[in-house]
Amino acid sequence: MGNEIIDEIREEMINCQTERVLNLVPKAIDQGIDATTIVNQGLTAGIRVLGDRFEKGEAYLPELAVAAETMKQALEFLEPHLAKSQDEDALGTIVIGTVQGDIHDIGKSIVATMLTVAGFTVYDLGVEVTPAQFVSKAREVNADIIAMSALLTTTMDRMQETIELLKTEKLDQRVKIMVGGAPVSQDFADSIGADGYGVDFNQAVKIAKRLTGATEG
Ligand code: B12
Repeated sequence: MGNEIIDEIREEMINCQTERVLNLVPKAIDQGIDATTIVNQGLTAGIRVLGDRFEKGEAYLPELAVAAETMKQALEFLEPHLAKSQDEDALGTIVIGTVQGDIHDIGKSIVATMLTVAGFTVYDLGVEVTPAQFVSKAREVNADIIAMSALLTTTMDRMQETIELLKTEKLDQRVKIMVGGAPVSQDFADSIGADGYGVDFNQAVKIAKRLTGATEG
């Protein structure tokens, strides 16, 4: 009982069955299941199991690449279902990307989708984004926040470089910095002078709202 179809989505994600996942997701929507639940308990849960297996040497890079692509396509389908129809002005403008040298984009893309759904205007610069690209896009679109994702311990330092460039360009009073990704922690975020850190997409949305003054606290 319960969300059998969610269990199926998770399992097919683990088995890297792209087509089956992409067939099941619309069915889950038809059954009235909340799109956020599908992302959280189906798609993301599956990728996490696969990620654990990868770390134990029980899954391989091509499988993870397939899962990443499946996630991307599923998110594209789900985005209109995630979006609440609201005519309010955007809560603020966010430039997001994965830092230079890093091609992991699953978590970043989920965060970007959820920020969009929450009502922010989001410019997703993709992966391997240099500090200069983050800063120049933020200037161009008059961004409130730069959100950076890093999954490699070797690429986390690019976050600090971006913060420093922002200071050099005298944009640090205007643009807030939010960071995340598996190796990133609150301590690390504090040490580089970031304004916010989020462990997952829920926190990312909360922090973005706090940083733009959309919520108190
Ligand atoms: C999937 C994956 C891949 C896929 C990536 C596909 C893609 N398109 O993204 C592929 C197969 C391509 C890949 C490649 C590599 N990978 Co890899 N990969 C992973 C894996 C298994 C899962 C990552 C993932 O997507 N998780 C699921 C998502 C949903 O979670 P998430 O990214 O953490 O995001 C959530 C939060 O962190 C947060 N968040 C994320 N970003 C942001 C941003 C902000 C602003 C906020 C607030 C929050 C936030 O919210 C997200 C959603 O809730 C991890 C293992 C792990 N434990 O993380 C290894 C891992 C990150 N990879 C690793 C390595 C070493 C590599 C390679 C170097 C391997 C190689 N030998 O070639 C290459 C990297 C090449 C490069 N230059 O980047 C290592 C890193 C080790 C380290 N300490 O640095 C890990 C930890 C695995 C391991 N233990 O060895 N990888």
